[in-house]
Amino acid sequence: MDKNREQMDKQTSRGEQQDNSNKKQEQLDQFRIDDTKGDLTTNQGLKMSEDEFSLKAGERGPTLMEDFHFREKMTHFDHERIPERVVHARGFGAHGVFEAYGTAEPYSKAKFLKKGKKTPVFVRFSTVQGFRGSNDTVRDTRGFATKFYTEEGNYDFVANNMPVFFIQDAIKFPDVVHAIKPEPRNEIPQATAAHNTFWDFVANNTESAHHVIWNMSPRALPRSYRMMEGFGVHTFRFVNDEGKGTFVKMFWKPKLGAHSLVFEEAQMIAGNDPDFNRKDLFEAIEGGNYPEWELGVQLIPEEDEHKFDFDLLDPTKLVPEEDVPVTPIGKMTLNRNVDNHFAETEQVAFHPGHVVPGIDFTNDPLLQGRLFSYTDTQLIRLGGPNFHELPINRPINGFTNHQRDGYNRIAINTSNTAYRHNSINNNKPDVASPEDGGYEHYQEKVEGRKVRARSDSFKDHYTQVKLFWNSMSKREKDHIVSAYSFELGKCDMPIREMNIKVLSNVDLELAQRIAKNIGVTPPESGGLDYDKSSPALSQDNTPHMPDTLKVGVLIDDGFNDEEVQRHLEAFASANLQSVIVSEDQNPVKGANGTELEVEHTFDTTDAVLLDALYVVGGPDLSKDFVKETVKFLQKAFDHFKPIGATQAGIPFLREGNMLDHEGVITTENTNDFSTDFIEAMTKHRFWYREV
Ligand code: HDE
Repeated sequence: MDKNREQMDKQTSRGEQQDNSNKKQEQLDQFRIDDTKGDLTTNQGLKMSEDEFSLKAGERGPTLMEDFHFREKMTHFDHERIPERVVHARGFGAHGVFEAYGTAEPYSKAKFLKKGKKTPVFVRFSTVQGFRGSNDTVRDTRGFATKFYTEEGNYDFVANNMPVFFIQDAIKFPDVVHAIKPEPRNEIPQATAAHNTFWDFVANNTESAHHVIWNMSPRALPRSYRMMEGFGVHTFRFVNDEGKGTFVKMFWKPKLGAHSLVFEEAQMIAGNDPDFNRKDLFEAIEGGNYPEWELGVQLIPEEDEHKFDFDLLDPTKLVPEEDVPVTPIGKMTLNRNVDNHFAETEQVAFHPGHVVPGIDFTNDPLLQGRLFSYTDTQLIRLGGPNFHELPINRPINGFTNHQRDGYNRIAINTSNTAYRHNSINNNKPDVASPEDGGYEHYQEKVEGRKVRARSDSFKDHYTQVKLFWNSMSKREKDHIVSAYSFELGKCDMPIREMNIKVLSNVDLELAQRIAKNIGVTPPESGGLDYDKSSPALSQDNTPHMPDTLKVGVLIDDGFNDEEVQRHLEAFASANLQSVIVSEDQNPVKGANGTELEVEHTFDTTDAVLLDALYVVGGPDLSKDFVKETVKFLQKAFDHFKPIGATQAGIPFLREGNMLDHEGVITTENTNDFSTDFIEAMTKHRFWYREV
């Protein structure tokens, strides 16, 4: 039996509170190999005396078949790739810990939700459409999948950063994915929905309208995975100790709030740094800025199932937080990067059907289909039925059953019986009773005829699209209009027209503004008469804080030492990250001799990779410094970012007509530069500087 399991069983039988928070790392330690500690060997452990020259018949002769080392090395290389995920191919993972508040205890008997319980987790963030090598900052939904290594087995919360989905029935998943992926004829375009087949799907499958407006909103361009919400989409079910069920919607809420890039910036970042989001997460964790999310739940008593003006089983609908408040039930902190991207992030296998006692399903037809798809996809992707034995996928409490053999079997099962019921081994392993932690499915009463049909309660495709639109701030609405115009503008005219027709079922202003931009005759009437809004849907209403945002400090020799040092210290104490940028990579020197290491030159970074600029300049700036600073400033200004200037930096802003705008702080317009600059950073962006 696995060491962890043995220890856990002992602790449980003694009734001890277990601290499992490090159990997953201890388990992974058994598989970690430090290749730097030994001589180079073949996979059979044979030391080799030469690794650069294949075995030949003479120095200029043919390579010999006998060269087992060459053959092994090359064969392994030839087989290095596995199929990428059919969706969510590009991802990035990290380890962490989840600590429960105990607030879920009355509703769920899951042990990892008991007060104070710490459970190791592994999270994989992803984009959906693009291939594994595509860009991070494309307009897309993001995956947010979490594996909780609980003492009762793995629980996977496989979420997205949007609360609704394109379709209402899993059988349409291949259709929507085929439509959004690059077109079959030429495999163009990559990682974007801005093409005919996707919008043809949208116009002809109007259930997608709600998810699509989320995708056209800033939510589709997260500034950071650390600043992204996560949503379980489906209504799940909690089950408590008494066997009582409660409907539940689950969310991740980031401590830093939910924030996004602007579209032009995201496009520029794609060229500058395709790894923008993964690097951000990696660097934050390496630097000890551990990202945090609260897990929240909306709890809906079973009696209230039909109290909503939509169906709780419909995955294209959300429950407004203002109607059912979110109760925080625990906190997750990501605190460790992976050691090996392939072994951990690529091989991790999530599945919404990996549940523990206390968590159960509903009849959401999308969820029901997912329960099939995820194992099926791992079979091809990870090469057989033993992927649960890969270190990253192993439950910390081990597994014992009668399943045997298959490709890549690692366990050496020593028992001679692989069947129930057996008498030879006293019927072991035997099932556990629910009281003893055995999983028991919730006994929901179900009856009905076998039909291929959809309930009428799923038929309203527009009200919540309007709810979302009504809930947006002006700048979010502007973003949405531009995004639809950009995407539809790339489609053929009939497809544009069909989509304007769909949008005119939602909101007349929305449809008219887009129609005008894309050369379609704007509709004269239409739109729903529905004015409810849900303020929680606007990212503007999520927390704003300066923590970990990057300030590019554009600086050259001869700066005022005392002043610059004072401001940099103030930035650091607000947990802002100063990135010193200059013309070359030699340290810059202040007038009194202070030296600052240069992290980037104008060539190695760009204003789009920074959240704000602080221009110091210097007394004797070169032409290039001036030219690059002007370019950096223009981009930062256009992308609504805070800008600060002291000393020789101020004339740049005067010349660029940027002074006297909101979010532009100089020592001429404030008495306390760093305080005001940090306050501007807290706001993140200044959307309408003229206001
Ligand atoms: Fe997935 N989805 N999905 N999905 N999904 C996959 O599983 C699928 C859906 C989500 O980082 C695949 O292992 C179907 C909703 C995430 O490894 C596949 C349906 C939500 C990830 C699959 C959905 C998700 C996946 C591809 C409709 C949010 C990445 C590789 C019925 C609640 C997990 C894999 C990771 C991955 C199927 C809809 C989230 C093919 C059939 C809704 C975060 O099995």
